[in-house]
Amino acid sequence: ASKSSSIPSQILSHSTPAHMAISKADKRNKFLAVFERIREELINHMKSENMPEDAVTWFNENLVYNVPGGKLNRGISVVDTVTILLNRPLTDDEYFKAALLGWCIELLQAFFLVSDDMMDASISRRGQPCWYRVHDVKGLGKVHNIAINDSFMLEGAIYHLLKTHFRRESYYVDLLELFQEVTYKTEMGQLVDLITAPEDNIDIRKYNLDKHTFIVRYKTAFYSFYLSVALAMRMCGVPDVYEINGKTIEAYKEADRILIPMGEFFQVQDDYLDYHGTEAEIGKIGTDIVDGKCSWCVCTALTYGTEAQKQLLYENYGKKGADQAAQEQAVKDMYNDEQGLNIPRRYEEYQKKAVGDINAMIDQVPEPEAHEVGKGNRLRRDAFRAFLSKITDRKA
Ligand code: GPP
Ligand code: MG
Ligand code: MG
Ligand code: MG
Repeated sequence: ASKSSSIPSQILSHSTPAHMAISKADKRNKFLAVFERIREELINHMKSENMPEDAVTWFNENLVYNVPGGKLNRGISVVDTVTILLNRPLTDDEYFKAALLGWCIELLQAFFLVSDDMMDASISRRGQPCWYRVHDVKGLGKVHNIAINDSFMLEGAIYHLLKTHFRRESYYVDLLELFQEVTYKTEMGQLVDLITAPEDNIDIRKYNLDKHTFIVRYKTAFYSFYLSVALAMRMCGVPDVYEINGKTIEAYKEADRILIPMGEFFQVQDDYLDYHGTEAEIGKIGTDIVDGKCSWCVCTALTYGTEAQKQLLYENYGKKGADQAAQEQAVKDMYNDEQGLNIPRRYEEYQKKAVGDINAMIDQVPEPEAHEVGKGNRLRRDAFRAFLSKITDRKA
């Protein structure tokens, strides 16, 4: 059923005949089943270290509360990319290894989100209170700083799992390097995100779309897009450099070239939904306007707004205090004004252009010849297309 150039039916479930289709829900459930194994493994390891029972229970809750509740796009994309590169269904062992790498990204994401929510003073995440606000422990009060250590432990689990399952693989060091470098870059991005909007001294006059692009590349794009594909490429043995028809391909640079703009697009969606999405839709309450974040929306407003519109932003954006709800609403009303700034229309236009541009970049990736595809160690356009299709038109 599948030509070498088409995405395997395991991945594009919506376009395959019913008898072959793996529904999105099945795919998610299969991936979630691996999380159960990983959770048990981590808990058993803690027990083997003779940790007290309350500590084991605490860590288990940390894992269950913070790791599996998201869309799982990043994690499932490792499995999908490996399947596309190998161009055939995975063996059980291959599936487990790819899914484990996927869960390591979800652990990284959980580490970032638990701490990001403290730094952003957020209220809710994935339809539940942020972890640092969960006060099921007597006497700790509403905001508990143990969440800082909890986030570290989510990160620590990544390296424990990698060691347990990949230590003997030739690409073990490549995996370690990828996680460490991508984490460091994300932290650099978070630094710029935070000092651009310091809690006590918001100055939106210095915001612009270039500054926004810089921040989101670092704080989001590396770990949300590049990491999934690069891990899958390492697992499949894609070398740093190879040739197609005499042309030298630097495979990881090529992946970076496409996935970083894809990550920018994704964070613009996140910024837009922060103000435009409801809590029911996005599972969190947006804080960007009150926090005074250098969001795509405010950068767009500052770029295209009139003097009066900018003045309204200076007076109402990034303000905490008695009037904050009214000030936030004034900014939202101005964003929504169909006769004025009309951020929803500008966002539609941005999305169309971004998807077109990214597809054009994907079309430039040199495809391996048919006989090379089966080896699995060559980059393929479908890997990028499958990832892009996951985020196009997203509402959450
Ligand atoms: C998303 O920013 C960026 C991250 C979650 C990376 C955090 C990095 C750390 C090193 C902690 P965001 O604040 O816009 O995300 P959200 O809207 O989901 O809170
Ligand atoms: Mg943040
Ligand atoms: Mg945040
Ligand atoms: Mg956000």
